[in-house]
Amino acid sequence: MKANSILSADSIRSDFSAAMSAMYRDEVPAYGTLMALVAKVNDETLAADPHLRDRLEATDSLERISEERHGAIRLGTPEELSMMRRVFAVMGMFPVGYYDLSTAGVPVHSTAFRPVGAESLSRNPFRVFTSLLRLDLIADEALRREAANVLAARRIFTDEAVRLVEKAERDGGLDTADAARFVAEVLETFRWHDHAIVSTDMYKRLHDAHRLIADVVSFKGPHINHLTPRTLDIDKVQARMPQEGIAPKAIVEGPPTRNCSILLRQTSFKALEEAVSFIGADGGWQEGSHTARFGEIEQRGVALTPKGRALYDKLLNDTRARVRPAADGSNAAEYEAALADVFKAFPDTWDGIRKAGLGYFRYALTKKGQSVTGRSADLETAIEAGLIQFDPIVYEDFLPVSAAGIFQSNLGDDATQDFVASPNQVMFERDLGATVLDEFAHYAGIERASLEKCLGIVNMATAAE
Ligand code: OOG
Ligand code: NI
Repeated sequence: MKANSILSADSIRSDFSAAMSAMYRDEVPAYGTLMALVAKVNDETLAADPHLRDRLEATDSLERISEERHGAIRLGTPEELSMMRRVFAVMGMFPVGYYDLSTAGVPVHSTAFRPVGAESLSRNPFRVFTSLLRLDLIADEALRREAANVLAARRIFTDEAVRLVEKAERDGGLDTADAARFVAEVLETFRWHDHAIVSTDMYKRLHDAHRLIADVVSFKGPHINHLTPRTLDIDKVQARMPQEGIAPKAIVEGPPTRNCSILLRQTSFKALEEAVSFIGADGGWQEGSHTARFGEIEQRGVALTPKGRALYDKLLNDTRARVRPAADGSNAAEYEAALADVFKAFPDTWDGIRKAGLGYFRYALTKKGQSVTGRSADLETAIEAGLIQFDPIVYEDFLPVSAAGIFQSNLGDDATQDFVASPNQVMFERDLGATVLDEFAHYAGIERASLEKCLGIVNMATAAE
């Protein structure tokens, strides 16, 4: 195959993200309503703050934000996970980070498949939070075996999808026609199925063990369970959801409202109860229902260093020790007030965050810096002299406590269950067939590379300390 006939992985990811969004809008109309609301609020937010547009252009383009979304799936077996890794690789998406959700009462561990380089992210940052069910955390051994048997028998990828992945691996990519086929075939894996592959009785038993187990084991494939657009003002979207006929979850997960956004804030609307047919005792179909699919929105801020993340985790814990948010929303205002109060301890200017070593920033020479000849003694002097500027690096990943809150609000308010915390990244990576990228090392690398470009005018020996 000629090299120039290969379509870029970024293009395939863009096409796939658009196809997935169209499919989900058809299947879950409330997602379309939410998309429209987010677009409206983003426009209003930009119109109200003339500087915001420039600031956004400096960090990540506006074009990117309106196209931006993430989704989530839950897989059943190591084979499914490793094949999914190969599928995503064709789209330029790689596993970043390890998330242990067992601590939060959800029997899964996860990674996020996403583009990694700056250019790929700006082209289309589509991500998929991908969880693997941990049957090892289920106490009932007989049920565990039964579930494993059902999972072993299903095939979540079409033959054609597998063939195209193998072809892409062999040829270093896909041409335009194959890429279009690949997108259509892989979309099948994410589709909703209204006919289960288990009986009503088995569904009940799986559901009693944990709702999430029923969601993974009962179906032909790992239906996409939500798609999340990115908003510039999550508080506004949350407040307006009810007017659009959408009931939001009780609280926004993550940090409070701030001048300088950090990490990630997320909220969702509750999962819908949908009609599903189960295998009946007589071999026919039996009517029932299943609750899994929902909608979510998110607002992204600066990526934090390990020191910043430790402070974030501590402040979140302190808040929750003061007010534990009730699932029914009855103490939401109290929780928000406590969150805002406790987070006063986290600096809220970009320079404050940077100087305290809490966040990652991208450095660049200013116009003045580009024309200067002498060397500044150190980075801070060069910044003060207006020779070097810095912009926050956007957080591209997820937060385990938030993810657990999202899982829980969609598993029913009674779903809290205790598992012994048992992170097992080694097992996860073995099942995945690859190691996951360390997110902190990755952000640090971006920061370092940007600093190196400023080396000409700064004595880095002092700057890098
Ligand atoms: C995934 C929940 C996590 C997020 O945005 O934190 C997530 C799931 O419910 O499968 O998507
Ligand atoms: Ni999500």
